Amino acid sequence: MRLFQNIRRTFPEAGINSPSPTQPEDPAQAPARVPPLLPEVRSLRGGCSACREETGLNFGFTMAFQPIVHLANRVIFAHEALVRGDGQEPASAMLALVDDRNKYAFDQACRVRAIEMVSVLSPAGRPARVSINFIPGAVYEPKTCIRRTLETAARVGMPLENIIFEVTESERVEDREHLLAIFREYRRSGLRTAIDDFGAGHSGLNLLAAFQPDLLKLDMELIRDIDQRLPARRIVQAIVEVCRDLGIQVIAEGIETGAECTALIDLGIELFQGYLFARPAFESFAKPLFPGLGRT
Ligand SMILES: [Ca+2]
Repeated sequence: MRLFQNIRRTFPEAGINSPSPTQPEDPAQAPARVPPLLPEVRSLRGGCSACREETGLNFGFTMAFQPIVHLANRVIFAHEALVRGDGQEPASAMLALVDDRNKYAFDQACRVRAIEMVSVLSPAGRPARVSINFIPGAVYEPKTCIRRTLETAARVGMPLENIIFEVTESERVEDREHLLAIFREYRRSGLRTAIDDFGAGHSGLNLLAAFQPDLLKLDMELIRDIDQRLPARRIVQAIVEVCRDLGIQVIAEGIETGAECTALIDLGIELFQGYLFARPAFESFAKPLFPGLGRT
């Protein structure tokens, strides 16, 4: 409780979150929330109008969290933080409010909010891992822009190795060096890194050849019906092999069926995210299901 009080007292930024296209939550089907909408989490929303002026944001926001599970161990590996409106508006509605003038403040506030909320939602003394999406274009200088993240982690007692930054490679070639500089600085600081949406559009082999993150998230389009698509399985098999050689953990995201999951287990994948386990939970941690996975 003292932690909550400290967070409330020191909580400046208008909170926000991540630009992820991950699946939206469905309240009708969402698994039980653990714990249900803590008042301490509510208190992290929005911030006062003065704080909003300070951060350059003129809107409030909050987060939903979707677990990434280690299936064999039946444990939660991390929670991906996903931006939402205070009224549960989807990430797309919030991102529509972001422009060149406020993207830096938005990105910074998202990080701070994600770390603070995970700290509040975690069991006492056992902070969960959090995976935060970030906008490379909102980072003007990697070292400077990471400072508030490090300060926030220190303030709430979050170990830096519990913080993962995931990013989709920008389509603009000139951003590559900037993104690499960010990744390297984050790693140097003790944070973990992930390439998101690997296999989709611009998140590709060139980035992987230039930088080897801690984690690689396979795009959900590659995953969909993979049990019925031999070419997709062969491609994922090769990616898993490359990642094993490079010391990178692979996460399969967007898992919806047991058959997809079984096919991916057979390919050596251990970390999963998707509706099969849990939908994003608004301002709380979802309790994932670990369904029996038949070979249908
Ligand atoms: Ca993501």
